[in-house]
Amino acid sequence: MKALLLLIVLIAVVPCVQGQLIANIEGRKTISLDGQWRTIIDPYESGYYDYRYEPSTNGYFKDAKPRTKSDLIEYDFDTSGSLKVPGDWNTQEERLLFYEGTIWYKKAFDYQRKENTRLFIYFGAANYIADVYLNGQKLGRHEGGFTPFNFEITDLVRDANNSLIVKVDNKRRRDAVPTLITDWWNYGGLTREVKLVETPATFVHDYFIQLQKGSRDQIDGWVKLNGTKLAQKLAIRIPEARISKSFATDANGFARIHFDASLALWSPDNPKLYEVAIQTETDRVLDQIGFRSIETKGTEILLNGRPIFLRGICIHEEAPFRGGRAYSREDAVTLLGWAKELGANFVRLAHYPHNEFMLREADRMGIMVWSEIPVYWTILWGNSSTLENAQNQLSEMIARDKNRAAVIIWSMANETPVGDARLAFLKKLIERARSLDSTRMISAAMERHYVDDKTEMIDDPLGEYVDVFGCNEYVGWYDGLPEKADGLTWKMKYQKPLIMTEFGGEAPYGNHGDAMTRWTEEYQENVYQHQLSMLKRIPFLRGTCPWILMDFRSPRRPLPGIQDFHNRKGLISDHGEKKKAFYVMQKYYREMATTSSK
Ligand code: GCB
Repeated sequence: MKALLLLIVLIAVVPCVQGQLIANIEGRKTISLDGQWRTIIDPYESGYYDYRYEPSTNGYFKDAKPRTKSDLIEYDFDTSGSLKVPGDWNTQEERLLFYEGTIWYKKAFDYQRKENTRLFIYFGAANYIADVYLNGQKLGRHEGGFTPFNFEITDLVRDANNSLIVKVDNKRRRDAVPTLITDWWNYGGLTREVKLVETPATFVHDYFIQLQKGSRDQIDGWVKLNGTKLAQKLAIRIPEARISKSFATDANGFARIHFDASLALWSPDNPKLYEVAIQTETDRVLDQIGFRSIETKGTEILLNGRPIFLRGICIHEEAPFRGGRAYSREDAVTLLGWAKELGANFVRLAHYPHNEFMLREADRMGIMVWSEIPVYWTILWGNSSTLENAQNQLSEMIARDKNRAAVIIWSMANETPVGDARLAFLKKLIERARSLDSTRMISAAMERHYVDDKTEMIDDPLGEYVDVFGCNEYVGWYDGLPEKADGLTWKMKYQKPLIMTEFGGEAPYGNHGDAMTRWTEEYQENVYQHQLSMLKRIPFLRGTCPWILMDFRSPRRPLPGIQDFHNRKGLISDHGEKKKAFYVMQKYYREMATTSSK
């Protein structure tokens, strides 16, 4: 019976639903394919469909060249334009600013094949659908704009002149995740790094090495191999802590790991990362891993057993200074550096999984992270393929970041309307998240409603299933004037911690006036002042995450001279200028840091 139970537990945690993502690309030998890629803009998808709208067998992925002077071929990658990878296409050429559709990318590369080495092509992200071809053959399709994916190309790669072609399509769809409307720019393209990844013939495909839920001295997890020699000896080493533990993988290449470890715990005050080596007979992977516990107790959030207040800030994946999608370590360092300067110990990475640099830097800088998938506003709750898609994006987010100590919350959704179909959908996502990772807290940014004109009530039925309640409110901006906050009382149906996951108002940097004039820095500052005095009165509040660190581009924000297609709720402008509200928040966080636990 015991054995059967163990088997059931193992089946539940085996990463079979996580696809084929190779864990920890940073720890592997890689060859970058970043740089200029040849591109063909294809709004009618002529390179994909024939004139009967059937998938063509002779599309652009063939990368054909005329062989005789009479041959008719109507495209040529090698004399077409080019775009930089990584990078969204919208901000690289003016004519592409509003473009939504297909662009074909081509990269030619040489590769020296090596004995006993497998080769994969890895994409950090492609928004939104990517069809990938190598030397005329289709490797596969990936849907979802913010998570990584890879394909094995060991048997297809040639020594010279490989033709790697990717069709990227960012057309919005009602049944997609996200759906047709979002308050952010639908940046298309190969927005993150592309790499060739080399592995041994049998390699460490994935692993989960974290403290067991509720423990501060027991490591619990698993390692999964991929290849032909699946049963192997395995060692987990943490040299700095003089830990070296031996295990063995089974016939499926799977090993459960569990051991005692007395380690310095990761926290914002001491973001300690250990070098962890995962050593098998055929492979060795190094990762930098932090260890901490995170849990809730009543309305408290406990980090390493101690109550903590999350001094947060929301961030979009928007590049500081140059605009467009952020994609580099420097972008991450700038954005998270500003968050630190604000006094934050927590960031909400809205509204989709951000690039991996953000998570790696958060780990190093000691900033806790809320990570979410783009289940945003109103999607097709009753549609099974929409659910599968959301589950897949969730699984890929967890697959990539499950070993980052910084991540303390997986969030399922943002501002979704209460209803049965939505509840069923989100419960499935929560089940999936918990089956893949039982150690993090689960949340969602939800809404509230008035029970009378002075009382805000938080009672979304989804609250039953989450660990922490996230709530967005715009008192003083969409909801009355700033003073309205003074007379409000907040009530919550659940005995759980609350994070105010959004509040704020818009002001372009440098636009001045009095505190009642919309769009001025003074009005924005006024919103924050009244918000803070209201927030301080909420007894079960355990975190605040104003909207948002930096102004970002949005098609919903056309007001000329003020917005110019930007959401101006940033505490900092897109050129890095700090607005008055930044200092209101900074002062509050400095006080919080000295009066409450860090
Ligand atoms: C929200 C959304 C966020 C928007 C923000 C706004 O509630 O969650 O995506 O950008 O409000 O500025 O209206």
